[in-house]
Amino acid sequence: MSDALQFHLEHTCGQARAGMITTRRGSIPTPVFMPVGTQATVKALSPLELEEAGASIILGNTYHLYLRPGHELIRRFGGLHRFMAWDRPILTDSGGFQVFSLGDLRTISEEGVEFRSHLDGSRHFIGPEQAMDIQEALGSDIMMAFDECPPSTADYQYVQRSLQLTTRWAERCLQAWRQRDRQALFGIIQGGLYQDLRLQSLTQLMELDFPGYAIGGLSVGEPPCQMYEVIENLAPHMPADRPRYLMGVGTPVDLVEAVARGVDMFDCVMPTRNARNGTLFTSTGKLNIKNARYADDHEPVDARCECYTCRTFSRGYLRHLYRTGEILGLRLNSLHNIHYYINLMQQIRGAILENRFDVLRDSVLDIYK
Ligand code: PRF
Ligand code: ZN
Repeated sequence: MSDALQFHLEHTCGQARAGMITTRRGSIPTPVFMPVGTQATVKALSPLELEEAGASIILGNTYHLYLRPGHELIRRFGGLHRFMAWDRPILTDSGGFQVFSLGDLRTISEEGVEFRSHLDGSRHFIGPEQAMDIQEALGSDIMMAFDECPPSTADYQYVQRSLQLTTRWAERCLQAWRQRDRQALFGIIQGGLYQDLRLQSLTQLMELDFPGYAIGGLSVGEPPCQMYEVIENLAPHMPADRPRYLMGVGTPVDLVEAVARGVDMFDCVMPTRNARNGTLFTSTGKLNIKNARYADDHEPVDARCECYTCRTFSRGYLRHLYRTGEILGLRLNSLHNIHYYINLMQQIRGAILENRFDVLRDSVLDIYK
């Protein structure tokens, strides 16, 4: 498989899978949710708080860290783990997706992507070799191949040419992958909403034999049912003995629907971003702490949640912190939402192991649909 990463499938319940990823920096029970730490910090939370919430792996971003503070600077600090004082596993995204989100600030060629910094307009180039160099300097445990993520509106011919470019870039990533005993490398399947192109992409990447496979190019504006359909048709063809990672997804419903179709790993800004605008996830659904109805509400956000926020503070107090713009409010909200997402994944894993995943899935759908 890979010297840097092992994956063991422990149990299945329908298509849903419970497994264990092992890396040099620790084990990752799956299905797993990875909090997003774009700027070498999961916004508003300390590494200690993430650990207490049960995070076993977090995500970092090549594009942002390359621009600021620079990957060579992070290398001098001993890598991203030591720089941010997080000693459990880190997965880094390759920068492909972030660069493509720049719109008219970038041009794609066979070599890679030329782009202007969203910070100061300066010119840069990232191709597969650069993406691997940067991720090597960051020292992440799981690196992602450099891919092109076309918009959901792209036509068949564009998507086909794009996935073939992504395959050629994936080959170059494999060539440039040096620290094979320390860092794993995942390939990224593209192909948009076209079923035959998804299979084409998967087949080409499987010939290259990656230690893990990601599904990219979803949750880019298409309706959720189309995303579920792509996963449902693709997952049965993916190697059963490698982790499957759905990039940038999603809502609690997306998580249970993707797990039900065989996905093992997720990342999303939703819990942290929503926390900062006052949207909290609870065992009875979404709650908007800005709402006037919570002004004199002495209850916790979620009576069934065991996080520090719910054990200690009232909805009325959190609403007050939000309205006054106090930073403690952002921290407490983030703590709760990350706790909710990680706890949801732990519940899902437990349910798969005990053959009662369908019941849990239905209850999440009932609450959030
Ligand atoms: N490619 C990469 N990162 C990503 C995506 C992708 O397609 C997505 C799509 N949802 C999120 N993050 N490299
Ligand atoms: Zn809570």
